[in-house]
Amino acid sequence: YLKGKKTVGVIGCPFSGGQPRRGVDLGPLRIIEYGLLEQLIDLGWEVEFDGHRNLEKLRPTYDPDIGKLKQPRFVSKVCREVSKTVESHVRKGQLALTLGGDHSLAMGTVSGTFAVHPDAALIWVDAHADINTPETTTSGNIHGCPVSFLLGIAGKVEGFAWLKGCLRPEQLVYIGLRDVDPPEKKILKQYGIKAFSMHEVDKYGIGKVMEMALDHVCPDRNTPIHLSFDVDGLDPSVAPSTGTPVRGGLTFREGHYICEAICETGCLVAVDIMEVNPTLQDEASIEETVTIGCSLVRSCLGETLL
Ligand code: NNH
Ligand code: MN
Ligand code: MN
Ligand code: MN
Repeated sequence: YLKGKKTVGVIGCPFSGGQPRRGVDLGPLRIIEYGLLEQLIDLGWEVEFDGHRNLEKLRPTYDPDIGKLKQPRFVSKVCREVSKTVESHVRKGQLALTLGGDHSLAMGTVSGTFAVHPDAALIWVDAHADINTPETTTSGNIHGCPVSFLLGIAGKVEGFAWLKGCLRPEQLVYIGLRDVDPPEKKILKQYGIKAFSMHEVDKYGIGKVMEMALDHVCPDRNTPIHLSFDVDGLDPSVAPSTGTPVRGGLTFREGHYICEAICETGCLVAVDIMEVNPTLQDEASIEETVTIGCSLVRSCLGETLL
């Protein structure tokens, strides 16, 4: 699906409006400062850097809650812009790499990819399912809801009319889940959504899990893949600087293996690296988290061990 010389379009999204903790908006800047773009050039990629988007300009002056949802208009406007940007890169045959920012941004990134490839697969790596609806969310934080909007099961919410359900349940697979709210479990069952929680990762090993996950969403290894990677899917011992760490997560190698296995299919068209918060924990933890954000991207883009 990537046309011509392999080019990656990099979209920096300094955004924290989908959850309450400041600092996650500084993630993209830190990842770029760490040298990601140079690393990708060294891997043989042409890099088109969109810069750090000025998303603050989209903040409405008045944005009261809608039901339980917090900052709904801000999140919607930002995701709408991100969607167009991702779509334009994917349409040009570039691999779209979005650096978050909080995971509500995935409403933008995934809808952008699916505008070009409606039959694409979505692989969601996360400790959380992010499939709460405006009805089921208890936090009101929209980063816990993007998948319900993408599936079109969120109901009508003012400002979100642009976001048509673009994802069918069978196009989605989860890896790494371990903190799923009871109503989310119900939704996963109701729609028959394939999910490999940490229990399955322990039981089968990550190699078998990736084979099963790809067999589900990309059976002929010929379906475009969007990978949305929330770094809290990793264990907090390897990615501590994130807003909602949950113990018992993916190891360093399991996280990279996921990226390598997806890269190997040759089907990857878009990647999100989300929820790196370089203001949480001590400087060593921040460096570790930023470093792993970069190395996950490199694994997605073809860095091999040998
Ligand atoms: N399920 C919770 C909620 O909806 C937590 C979501 N938090 C995340 N998701 N970090 O990735 O608020
Ligand atoms: Mn561009
Ligand atoms: Mn998430
Ligand atoms: Mn998460």
